[in-house]
Amino acid sequence: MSSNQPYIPNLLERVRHESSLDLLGIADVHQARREFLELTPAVSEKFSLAIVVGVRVSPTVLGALVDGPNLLYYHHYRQLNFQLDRGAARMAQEIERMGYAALPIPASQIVDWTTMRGHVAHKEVAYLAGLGWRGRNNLLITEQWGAQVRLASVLTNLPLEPARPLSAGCGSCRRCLSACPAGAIREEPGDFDHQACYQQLKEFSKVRRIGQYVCGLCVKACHGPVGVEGDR
Ligand code: B12
Ligand code: SF4
Ligand code: SF4
Repeated sequence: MSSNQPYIPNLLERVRHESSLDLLGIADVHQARREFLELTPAVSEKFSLAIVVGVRVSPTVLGALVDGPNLLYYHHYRQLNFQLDRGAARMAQEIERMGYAALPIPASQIVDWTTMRGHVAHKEVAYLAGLGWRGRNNLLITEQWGAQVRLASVLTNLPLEPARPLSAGCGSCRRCLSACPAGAIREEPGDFDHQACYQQLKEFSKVRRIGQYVCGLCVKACHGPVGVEGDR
């Protein structure tokens, strides 16, 4: 197996490119794996690393949002989830062909509806992989595209070098605060009002003929290049 190691990053990079994904990062998930849902310890403990992939949300589609989600945004959101899921599945397949274990985690699947959690929180994995920071809007913010990225992860035991979290932040930017119709976004990322956001998304899903909990206004407001503790 060791003779394969120099080729591993090339392989991942090739799959990223062929799947038309914009971001790829490696995270150490030793600590985070305690929080994984629906995976028994025997399964979780196989994985000390996660590969996180990301795709940019179209600024043109976001530009067509006015005061909440529309059907075009909903369609785009679904297409990006398919793209991420296909890319993650493809990456897992290639890793398994090399004799290692790999578990693709869905881009957007809720496992526990009471706590509203997926198997793995992609934002946290992306943060651990150094792809961005936790923004005031509670999203993963990248330097290139702000919050305008969607994410998926692949848990693996492939021997790779994980990255470290960035020491960057929103700086003096406050753009998303006034964009949120629910007033859920506060000065401190830790004060984000999950309930207010959820109630707003529930309302949108009924009145906008969408039937899904999407919104997009705090994503539209947060475009890059952003933050890094300076004025914008
Ligand atoms: C359930 C869910 C929701 C629920 C809310 C659940 C929640 N607790 O936030 C609802 C339906 C309300 C929702 C709304 C939205 N969602 Co959502 N959602 C998910 C889903 C499926 C699971 C999230 C989860 O498991 N959370 C678990 C809890 C514990 O984590 P948390 O609350 O996010 O964060 C806590 C800890 O992780 C900790 N933390 C520790 N380290 C870090 C590091 C970072 C960077 C962050 C942010 C937090 C964090 O802080 C929090 C403590 O309370 C994920 C997909 C996935 N599997 O990750 C997408 C996901 C988080 N959603 C996403 C998006 C974009 C949205 C919406 C904009 C809807 C839309 N598409 O239009 C809004 C934004 C709301 C907001 N501003 O936060 C993206 C985020 C992309 C990004 N750039 O960050 C994800 C990753 C989907 C994807 N495939 O890209 N979502
Ligand atoms: S998804 Fe909508 S309601 Fe929720 S925080 Fe973002 S702008 Fe506010
Ligand atoms: S819009 Fe500005 S304040 Fe809000 S999350 Fe993005 S960088 Fe941070």
